Amino acid sequence: MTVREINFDGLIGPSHNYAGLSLGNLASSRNAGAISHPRAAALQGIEKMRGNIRLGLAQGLFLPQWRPDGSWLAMLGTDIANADPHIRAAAMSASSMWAANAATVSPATDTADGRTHLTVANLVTMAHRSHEWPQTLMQLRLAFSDTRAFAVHPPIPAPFGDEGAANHMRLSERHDLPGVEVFVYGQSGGPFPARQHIEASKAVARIHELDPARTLFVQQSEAAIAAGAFHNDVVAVANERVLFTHEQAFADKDAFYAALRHALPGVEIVEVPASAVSLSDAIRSYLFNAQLVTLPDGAMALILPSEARTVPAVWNWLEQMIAGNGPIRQLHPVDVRQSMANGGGPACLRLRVVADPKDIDPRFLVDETKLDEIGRIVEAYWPEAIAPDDLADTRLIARIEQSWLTLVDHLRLSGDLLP
Ligand code: SUG
Repeated sequence: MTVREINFDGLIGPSHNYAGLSLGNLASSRNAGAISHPRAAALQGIEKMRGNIRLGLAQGLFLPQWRPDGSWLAMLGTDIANADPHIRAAAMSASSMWAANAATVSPATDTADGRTHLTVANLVTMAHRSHEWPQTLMQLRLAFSDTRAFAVHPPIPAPFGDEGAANHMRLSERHDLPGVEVFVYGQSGGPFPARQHIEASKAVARIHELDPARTLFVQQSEAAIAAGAFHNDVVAVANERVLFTHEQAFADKDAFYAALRHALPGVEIVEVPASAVSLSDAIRSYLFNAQLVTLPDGAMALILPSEARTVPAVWNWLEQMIAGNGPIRQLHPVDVRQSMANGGGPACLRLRVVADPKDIDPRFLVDETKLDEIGRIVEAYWPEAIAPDDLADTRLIARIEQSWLTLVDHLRLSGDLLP
């Protein structure tokens, strides 16, 4: 059995647009009304996956969702032609691309029954994301259908907001060894909503049958949420024994670091001080929304947004870090600008699952050849550009539907995923 970390990226869907739907997500608000480029967006995401495969990492894929979400509109007593503009935009949202919000994952080594547990996130805080979970759950139940290896759970009930792995960090000496699971929740975010509620985090930990001695609940700082860190993964990321974090990410960092050192004595905390990189620069550059990964030779690398290069304080700090003797040895900037403009960096686009790839439905795993094929479908079908006013255009909607049907058919998933 070869247990390893697999990154499942959300393929950016044909309805990708900038409707400004996420209060507290500064990029989403700043770009409200801008023209999006779904084809370029999806190709950027594919290139990121390809780059990671070339680094020797295992790669999986989640499909975009069927849009417009007519079932959700029907529950609201309307349809795409008659919906109010903000409801229409929510029904057209491509936000399921940010797979870090798909689910929370606890690998088999951490759970009492020795299976990998996944709980689909309810995403109830934002209307446009609150209707993602049924189609996400459908995909999780297909990809992880082997019940000897996996347990896939329905969402935590509303009103307890759960945003999945974006507020969950797992630290361990090695991916395949028992880990410490850290659930980060918000209590207050100044003018912005705290999207991850402690009640949901605690429920997920119970449902996943985690060992309470190796499970921490940590409050995100109000300052971080108020500065635009609407998820913890905008200010901190962990991989194996390393926590890479901004100094102001947590409400009580001393208590958190002490508890973490107690639970995992070998932990290495790489803290970026506010004096070197302000919270605002961290959020502007999305420095922490990087994939922190272990390469096949054991070295760690950061797959980070190319924006990190454009903020001098951030890039200077990173260059100094690499010149030193720390655990993070390589930097790999990637261009995911279309996603970034809606507040989603490299880490938002992926869900990490530590498992044996053999236990996973191969339709959800990708290599370069499969990415080439998907890329060709994207080139041929995905709309080139969408302005928010286009969202009611019946020709655009027909094209989005055709894009999805072609992809799902190609991946031999139409029998299982047709709406
Ligand atoms: O939920 N943006 C997403 C970005 C999610 C990023 N995920 C992580 N940090 N893990 C969100 O705020 C914007 C959609 C719009 O405005 O059209 C949006 O949903």
